[in-house]
Amino acid sequence: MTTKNILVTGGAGFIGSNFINYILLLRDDYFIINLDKLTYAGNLENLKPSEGKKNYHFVKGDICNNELVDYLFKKYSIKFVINFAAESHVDRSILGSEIFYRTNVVGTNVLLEAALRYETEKFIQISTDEVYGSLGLSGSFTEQSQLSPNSPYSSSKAAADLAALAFYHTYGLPVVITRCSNNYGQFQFPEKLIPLMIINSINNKKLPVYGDGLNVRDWIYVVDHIKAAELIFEKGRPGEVYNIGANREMKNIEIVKLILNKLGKGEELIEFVKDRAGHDRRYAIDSSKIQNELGWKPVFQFEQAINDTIDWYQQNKNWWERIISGEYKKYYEVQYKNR
Ligand code: NAD
Ligand code: TDX
Repeated sequence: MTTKNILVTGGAGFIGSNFINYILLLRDDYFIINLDKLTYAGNLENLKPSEGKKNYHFVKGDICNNELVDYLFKKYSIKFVINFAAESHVDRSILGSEIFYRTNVVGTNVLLEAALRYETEKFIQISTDEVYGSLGLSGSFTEQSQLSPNSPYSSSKAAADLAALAFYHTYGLPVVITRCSNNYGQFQFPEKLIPLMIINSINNKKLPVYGDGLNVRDWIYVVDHIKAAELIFEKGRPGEVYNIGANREMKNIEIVKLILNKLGKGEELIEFVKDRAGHDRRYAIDSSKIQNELGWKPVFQFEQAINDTIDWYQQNKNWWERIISGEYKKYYEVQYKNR
């Protein structure tokens, strides 16, 4: 059995930790080095199931740190990279964009340069459907859709995609890009729509719905996303982009009402607040390429998976109570006061 030494970045965040825990349950032919800066969004508690495994190693550090990244490639003979690390929240990018361009663009470039020096065999850049911008009432994003990012967050992700593709075209670095729609599931940081609304409902706090609540997002359970990422890591063709989505468009207000209903709370908790600046109206993803080419399809039903997610937040108050009592409190005040 040949072992693949994989540098996974951002593995202490929501999707990265789900990915590592899932992958290490199934595979002992992967050795994962998890490089994570442990920003406000990184949480080693998410990785308890993987702690102590002989094919898992955690390193606290920044993907922008050239020397550290070089050292890790050399020390662990890294031949594979999966880059989840990012500043990931649109609202925070509106409050201040600098760290978004630093981590998402400069950090990705540091990884690409190291991957080139050490002849990496595959580099997966985890991107997002937000790079395509916003849709009208109909249609969906394909891999051919124009890049038209609207927020500092999405523009930084689009820049990283273009850098990664440039390394493929210029140097032949075997880069593959994934563009997934909105994820939900366990360990998602409370700033994002679904956990925020679940936690506020449990705490009988107001649910701040931006604008008219009719913006549409296309939801996918995180486990469907990480299985797609695994498949793309194994079989995706270098130089290609793969959209990932589960065909589950929902208006924000529908999600909020569903959460209230499931938790037995009343709609008087809903508060329509000032809209997000530059708020993208609608996302919808066409994932026929990964389905036809690699044989992936989403397997989780939204109704079941959202119920499981709400249950998880109800049963894991310790996890989120610690988070919302810290730095998050200050963020919440700045973001939501006077809205
Ligand atoms: P997250 O914010 O929960 O986690 C990000 C992780 O990256 C954290 O552990 C953080 O500590 C780490 N990190 C941040 N800056 C770093 C740096 N400079 N060096 C090393 N580590 C750093 O994000 P997430 O929701 O898990 O998203 C993961 C990836 O998936 C991101 O690239 C995001 O753009 C992409 N994505 C997310 C979604 C979604 O719905 N959440 C959808 C599509 C794509
Ligand atoms: O308090 C809120 N009220 C509200 O109405 C929050 C936090 C959000 N919203 C709305 C804004 C969006 O229309 O809910 C929708 C979803 O918002 P977010 O959870 O912030 O997600 P989004 O902006 O769509 O971006 C997410 O999906 C794509 C992730 O955060 C990104 O990392 C990913 O790339």
